[in-house]
Amino acid sequence: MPRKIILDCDPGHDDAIALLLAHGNPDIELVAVTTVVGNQTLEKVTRNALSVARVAGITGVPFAAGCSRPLVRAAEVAGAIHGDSGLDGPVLPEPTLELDPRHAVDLIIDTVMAHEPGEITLVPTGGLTNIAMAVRKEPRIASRVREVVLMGGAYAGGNWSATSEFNIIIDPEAAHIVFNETWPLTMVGLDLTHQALATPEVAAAIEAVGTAPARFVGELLEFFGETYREHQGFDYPPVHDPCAVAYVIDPSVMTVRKTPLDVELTGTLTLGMTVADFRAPAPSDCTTQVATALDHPRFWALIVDALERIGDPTP
Ligand SMILES: [Ca+2]
Repeated sequence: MPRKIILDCDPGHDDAIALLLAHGNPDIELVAVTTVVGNQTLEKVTRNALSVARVAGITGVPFAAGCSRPLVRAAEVAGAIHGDSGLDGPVLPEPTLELDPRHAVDLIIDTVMAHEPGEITLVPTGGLTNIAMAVRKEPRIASRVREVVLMGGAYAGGNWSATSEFNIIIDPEAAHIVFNETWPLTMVGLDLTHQALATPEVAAAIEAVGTAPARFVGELLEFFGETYREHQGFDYPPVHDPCAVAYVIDPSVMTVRKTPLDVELTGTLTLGMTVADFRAPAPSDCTTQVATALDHPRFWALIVDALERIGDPTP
């Protein structure tokens, strides 16, 4: 049985690749896609999600737009990394899918409540505003969700401040809600995703697929690689978001460690830090774990496999 996921995202170069992986992998059933302000404005990331849906040939999956600003703070976008559109690099096709009329928060709630307990996995790859709002509006989703596997956070150093990762620091209050819920939560943070580098070998393997979606990914990686070189000092770009999807497909693609996790809300230097307590073995009632080590070849093999399966969808 494929695992049913809701992808809550802010495309975003790596979100786009996460969407392609979720669509192309046979062990995942994408049941809904929701968008949230983050890498760019809500309007831009929503349009990007629909453009990627067209590139990937995704039909019959509801896409809904969510929160246009964080719970407490002003919106902060990442134009330096993702460009003015949020998905600079390739030509973005005009969307053909229509947005679901519901707010993303309601689509998340409706989808979780319409499925059996334990059926739906939430995969957030943006700020956690929609997920926090959903569980506050309908607390019963906390016990019905199978697990939350999110891209965000870092236990050993951030990318948007010295200690904090972008998805968490843009809405730390929302992250605090999500990390402190009763659902099992896996944090696929920078500690893991900085190992998911799109090396020249990876780029060559993607190019060799030879389809329009593979060329689209190649162009995304080219732009993302340039901004990561310029602004973050990376030789090759770390492709964060598909790591969370890969964990749902095959947890053995990475090493995880059970550990208490919480989100700093009051630190003067450490706002939005995801604090992991590694001092002792985690208590038996610990619901959180962090990803620590990636099997790089197997991760990228999943991406290439998904692109091969997607092939060349009819535009
Ligand atoms: Ca993202």
